[in-house]
This record gives sequence, structure tokens and C-alpha cells, in this order.
Amino acid sequence: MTKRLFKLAYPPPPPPPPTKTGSKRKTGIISAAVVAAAVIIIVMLLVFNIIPWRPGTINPTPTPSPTPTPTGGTSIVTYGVLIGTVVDTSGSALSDVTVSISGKTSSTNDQGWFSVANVLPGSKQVVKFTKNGYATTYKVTNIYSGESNFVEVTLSPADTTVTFDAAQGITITTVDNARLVIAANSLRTLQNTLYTGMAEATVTSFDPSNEMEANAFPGEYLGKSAADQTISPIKSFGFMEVSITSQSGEQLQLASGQNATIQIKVPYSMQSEAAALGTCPMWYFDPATGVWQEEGQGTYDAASGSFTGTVSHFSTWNFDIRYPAAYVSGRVVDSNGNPVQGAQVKCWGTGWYQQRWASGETETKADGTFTRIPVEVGVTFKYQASKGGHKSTVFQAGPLVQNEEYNVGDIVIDAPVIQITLTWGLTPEDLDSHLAAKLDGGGTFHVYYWEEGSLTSTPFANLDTDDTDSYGPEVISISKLRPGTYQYSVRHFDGEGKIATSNAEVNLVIPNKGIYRFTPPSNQPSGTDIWIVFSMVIDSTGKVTTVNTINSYVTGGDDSTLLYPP
Ligand SMILES: [Ca+2]
Ligand SMILES: [Ca+2]
Repeated sequence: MTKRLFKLAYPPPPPPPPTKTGSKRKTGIISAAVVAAAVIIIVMLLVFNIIPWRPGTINPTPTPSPTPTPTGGTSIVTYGVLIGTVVDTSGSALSDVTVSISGKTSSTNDQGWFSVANVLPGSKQVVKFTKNGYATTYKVTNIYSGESNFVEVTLSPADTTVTFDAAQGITITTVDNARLVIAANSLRTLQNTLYTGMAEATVTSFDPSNEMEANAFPGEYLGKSAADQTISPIKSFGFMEVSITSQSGEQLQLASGQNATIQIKVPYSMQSEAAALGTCPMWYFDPATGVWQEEGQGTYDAASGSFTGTVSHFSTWNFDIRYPAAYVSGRVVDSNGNPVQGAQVKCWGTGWYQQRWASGETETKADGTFTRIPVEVGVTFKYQASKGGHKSTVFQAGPLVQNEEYNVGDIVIDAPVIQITLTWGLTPEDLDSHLAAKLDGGGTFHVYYWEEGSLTSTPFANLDTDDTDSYGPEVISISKLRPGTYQYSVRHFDGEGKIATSNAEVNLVIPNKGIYRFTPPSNQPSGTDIWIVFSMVIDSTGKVTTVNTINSYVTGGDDSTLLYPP
């Protein structure tokens, strides 16, 4: 952000890249004061011609080292890539969250971004998000071969962690006045033996009238009926995540025939509705299917403003009812009016007690359309399209009447059409993504940490996240391809080790063309700092005609001419 402000305030002279000896750059760390001081110094240097700077030219760079024979791997792969971001319930980026999907795991960087490559295609795949001290949550997403998909996740800090004697049981009350009662001698190990030692219970209750807590809802607001297994949209009065472990960390469950009691305080704004109902279906989140399964029923107690019910196993439990629905349709387009395929559309209730459900479409069709997203009748709702982590404006509509079909028209979004991910291992600490292009007609651009770019204006390419402390990911998105040649490189910015032994992996995702996976050649000449990975040629219609694997090492710097295609 600070770098963007800097560029807006002082458009003509691009700042020189920082030196390795300078304090670590990177978004959000540099204070406004430091930026202002840097601006003054740079402007003075430029005015007094201390820094040579020539508009429209690229700084000279050292002679390249001899190019080794490519030995790195390149393949077109038949998997999908899952990219996403994780925030906490205050909206801050959350690092070191473990992300698991069909046996693959990854973790989030300092900016809360993650990328999982090599995910087998499949619809309605369940993604699990865990972090010590936080309530586990899940998202459900589709994975397509040759495409990237994106999920946004909110994790809530755990409310209460209590150690207790399983032989005696315990009653735990959370800050939201939710309650869990575990009877004496009611726990078993996963080997089905009675557990009588010390146990640790982590309990987190969620107030769905709080929009950020509602965002931490596992899966989707869809429940499967106990009676006939039909799936309907549901809205919540409150939910609770319970995890019980032995002292050695082994997961514990309720023994056969045993029940625990859970009680959820209904938000004040929903208490008259709860009182009128008297009872409420209970649902548990089934990580195997990604759907809420109805099981049992809670009873409302007006004195405490709570629903109470019993459960036979621990999971995330939810007091929800089905709601009468209206249906929203529409189309997602780019700023030129072209349909955007694969966008997500989310609708959610708004108002002081209506933000207790959300619904959506995981991807728009080839013609950009989405159909029949259920919304609660009689409620004003918001809606928004997103793709690849980039979002449209938030719009508002409703209230609608039961079974009404409502078309919102076109939602405009500057979505990425191509994404390039970079991940690596522990060392070097800081690798950087560079995308540089020579355009037909003479223009150039270079997107990297110091010039993050933009999806809504030239260069229509953006560095979404830069990682500086091992592993990655880094993500570059491109929203519009312009005729010319684009070249992507990885530069070793900082830290011990070399690119060749970094376990780096680059995935170039071109929808309708495929995913190109690159790994660095092993024979990296000493002194080289740049791995030129690939170039791609864009024709006059803005389509990728060829992807050329380069896989060579050169010596340069952040502003090397060698980062540009020849
Ligand atoms: Ca980096
Ligand atoms: Ca990192």
C-alpha cells in the first residue's frame, strides 16, 4: 500500500530498488514517515542528478554468465492449484495456518496467503484450516485440472482451553456464555478404550450476528436433512467447535452411549425468534462430505436466552433452521464487458441480526452467468463477485419474496486470467518473483516487489503477495494480456543457499491451456542470482500463443535488463 501511495504521489521518477543492505522492504512494514523521508531524499538526489535516471530506459546490468544447459523440470500437469488467504476475526492476515486438501498440505505466509499445487481435480473438495490456539475450520471448493481456484478463510481464536480430569468430567463456559458439559468417565480414545487421565478441551462458540465470526463458519450454510437427506440453505443461531485431546495430544471422543450437553447463548437480536420456535434442529459439520448433517434438536430456555441439546460426538455443532428462499441470478463480466468464467459470487444477509447466513456460487459458467443462489426472503442482502483473490464492489439488494427469481444484471470485476505461483523451501530466505515484458509497439513493464503493478490499469499485472521468510507463496496475477513477450524470473534476493537447491516450484496457470510446472535446473553457476524460468508470447488478440521454457541462470540484480525478454 505504501508503495502504491508513493507512486501516486510522485508519478514521474520511479524509485531505485532498495539495496540488500537496506532495511527489509515489503508492504505494510515501511511507515509513512520513512516513505516520506525516502521520497524527499530520492527527489533531491534526482534533482541534483546524483542518481542517473533516464526515462524510458532500463539501467545497465553486468554481463550475463554463460547459460548452462537446461536441466530443470518443466511439465504440463493435470492437477489444479488452490490459492487463498486466511485472516482472523479482526481481519488481520494470519500466518502459519496449516492448509490441507486431499492429502496435500501447505501453510500461509506472513500476509496470510497460501498456495497448494498438485491437487487432484474434484468437485466439493473439503479444505481444512488449522492453527494452534484457533478453532479449526473448513471450506468446500471445486478443483479443476489446469486451473487455479481461490478460497478466503476466517479463523477465530479459540475461546477457552481447559485441562480437566476425564474421570470427573467438567462444565466449561465460554466468553460468549456458551456451555459444554462433559460427564464423568464419558470419554474414549480412538482405539475405543475408556480414557480416565487428564484431558484438554478447547471450546469456541460463535455469535453469527457478528459478521467476522459468521465468516468463520465451517463449510457452507447448507444442511442435510435427517429425515430425507435433502440439502437446504440454513441460517444460524450460534455454533460451537469442540476439540478434546489427551495430554499426549491424541484426539478423544465420547464413549458409546455417552452424551455431552452443549448450550449456546442466542444473540439478543434473535431471541424473540428463538422463543417463538421453542426448539431448533441441531447439525454437525461432517468433514468427510463438507455438509452440515442434521442430528437431534435443541430446546430454548427464555430465562438464559439459550438453546441446549445433547450430542453423541464432538465436532462443530450448530443450531440452525432452514429458511424460505428467493433466488438470485446474474452475470460476471470484465471491464470490457467480456464474460468472466470461474468467478465466485457470494450473497449474505445484512442488517443488525441478518448476517447469519451466506450463500454462493463457486464458479460462474463460460458465459459468465450464475443462477439461483438462494437468499433468505424478507432480508436485505449484499452480494459480491471475486476471482483469484480480487473482488468486485459490494452491492446490496432485496428484500425479496418467497421463490422470487431476481436478476442482478452484470457484476464487473477485473479478474486475473493468469496466475503464477512461486513456492520454495527453507533456504534461501527470500526469493522474489519478477514479471517483465516487452510489448509490441515498444512499451515495457516490470512487476516485482518494488513495482507491484495493478490489475485495473496498466500493466494489468500485479504481485499479489511477496514472501520474505522462506517457503512462499508469491503470486503474480495478470488481468489482461497485451501483445508482446512476457518473461518470468525468480531472483535470489536474500539468505543462505541457492535457487538450484531451494526446492522452488513455479506454476503458471493459463485457463483453457493448462498448468505449466517449472523446477530449477540443478547446475547453478556460482555468482548467479536469477533463474529465468519461461517466456510467453501474446498475439494481437491477447491470447498466449507459446510458452517457452528457458530455465537458465544469469547474474543481474533487481533492475537487470536480463529480466526482460531479449
Ligand atoms: Ca520474496
Ligand atoms: Ca514465509
